[in-house]
Amino acid sequence: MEIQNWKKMLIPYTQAVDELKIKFKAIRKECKTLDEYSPIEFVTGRVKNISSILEKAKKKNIPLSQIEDKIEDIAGIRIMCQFVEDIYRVINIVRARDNKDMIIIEERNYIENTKASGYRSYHIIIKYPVQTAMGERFIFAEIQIRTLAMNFWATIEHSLRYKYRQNMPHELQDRLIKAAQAAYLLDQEMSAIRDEVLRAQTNLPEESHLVGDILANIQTLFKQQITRELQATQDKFWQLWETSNMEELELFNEELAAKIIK
Ligand code: 0O2
Ligand code: 0O2
Repeated sequence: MEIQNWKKMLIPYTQAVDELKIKFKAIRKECKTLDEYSPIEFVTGRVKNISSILEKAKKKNIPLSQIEDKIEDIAGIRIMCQFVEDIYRVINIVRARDNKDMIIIEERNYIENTKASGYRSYHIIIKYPVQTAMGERFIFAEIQIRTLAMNFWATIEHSLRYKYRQNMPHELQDRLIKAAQAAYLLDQEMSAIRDEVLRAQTNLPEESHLVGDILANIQTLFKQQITRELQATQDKFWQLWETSNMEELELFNEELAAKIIK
């Protein structure tokens, strides 16, 4: 990489992040439409900023010329799930696309192999084809798949790690490890009541659909009834009009006026 061209270098990474976000958001939408339940809760994505790229290169002794070959998370998307079980469903969705619109290079299971910091997540490193003005290019991208609890912990730990760099106080480190254990227990508890939660979440839209349907039907019936009544009123009017009986017509008009709600 020529450092003066870093903005240009990042263009395909931005494109990859945008495309991947659209693709995984589409899966969420499709699942919601078909199933009313999606293993994907929400998707975020980012291109690593240049200062983090340079810092990572320095930390890992990567020469500038090899940054694109050695740093695998310049493009990164994050998929958040409600339950640990959902993570494995998302992993299968990604695996099913291997050698189609992406190539899986490596999977890192930090859920089974929790990092010393307490970090848990499932990482899939892919090669993603980007269509550039100069033709197709394969670039690395990292897909992180985690639960909401894992994400909560990682987001907070990340900001503290960033603030303290290498000098995080031991007490804080211990507390973060305890918090990671609490997040782990939360995931376990949520998995234990997963069926109950899923029923509640899928019944909710059903119930609101039902109420919507009932109200729409009442409205239709109401309109139909009015139409039927109007037809009967019109028939009666023509009948009275043919007889030219003014008294009856007046009576009829009084009846009509009485029906009008003022
Ligand atoms: P929706 O369905 O309206 O929520 P973007 O470029 O805006 O599409 P970007 O830049 O990645 O996406 O934005 P960001 O802020 O990273 O968040 C991406 C999506 O994740 C946004 O939804 C957020 O609403 C959603 N999100 C972020 N944090 C949370 C969270 O804690 N809980 C939930 N449920 N959603 C969250 P969209 O894309 O605007 O769509
Ligand atoms: P950012 O700011 O998240 O983009 P490493 O050598 O561990 O730094 P490596 O070998 O490239 O990195 O791969 P790894 O460990 O599979 O993935 C690195 C990314 O995972 C990190 O990106 C984080 O997003 C996340 N991650 C890994 N370990 C931790 C951790 O202990 N705490 C938190 N909060 N996140 C972690 P970066 O490069 O840190 O950048």
